[in-house]
Amino acid sequence: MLKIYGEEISGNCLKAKYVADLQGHSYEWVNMDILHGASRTPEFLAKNPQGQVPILELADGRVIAQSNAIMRYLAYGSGLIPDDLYLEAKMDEWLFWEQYSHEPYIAVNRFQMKYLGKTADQLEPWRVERGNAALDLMERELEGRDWLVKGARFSLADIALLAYTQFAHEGGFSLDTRPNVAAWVKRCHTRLGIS
Ligand SMILES: N[C@@H](CCC(=O)N[C@@H](CS)C(=O)NCC(=O)O)C(=O)O
Repeated sequence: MLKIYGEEISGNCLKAKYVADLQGHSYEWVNMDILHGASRTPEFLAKNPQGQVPILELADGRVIAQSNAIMRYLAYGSGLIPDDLYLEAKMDEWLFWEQYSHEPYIAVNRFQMKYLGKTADQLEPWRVERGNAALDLMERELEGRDWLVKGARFSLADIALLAYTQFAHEGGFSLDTRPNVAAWVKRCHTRLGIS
């Protein structure tokens, strides 16, 4: 059976859970107390030398790290990955963008406020600025369309970006002035059957 090692406070781990659930995979969820070093033990480092969750462990013991790689594995051959090569590459654009230009600002600020107890004025201003720029870009891109990949249906791009955008308020960001993003978050929740 598949095993997902993760922690539900982590949007990166939720990506793996959302896709596994949507695809109807049977899997065991192995809960990892990452706030207390569970991903840094010698046993876990033997599975993933990167020392981070999520990881997906296949039935034969092989391991895949990195949330977006895990999503791609779990969604292989499904409608969550566009079957048109150009659209698939556009989906990948969003996955890479999420890891470099969204998650390091939205997720990190959320972590600092929600789990380290910082207040909004203790956040690094450049990180706040870049997080706002990421949300503004999404707001513009979602104008007049339902899903992030233009010309495609709901895809892994939406799940990857939902992961932390849905918690942006916990990092001091607001969706009140970003109606396209707020409506898209609701659409994603409906599509995933979560609230
Ligand atoms: N790029 C990685 C990031 C993984 C990551 O940052 N994991 C965090 C939780 S969101 C973690 O394991 N933190 C615990 C640690 O670093 O010790 C991915 O997308 O999977």
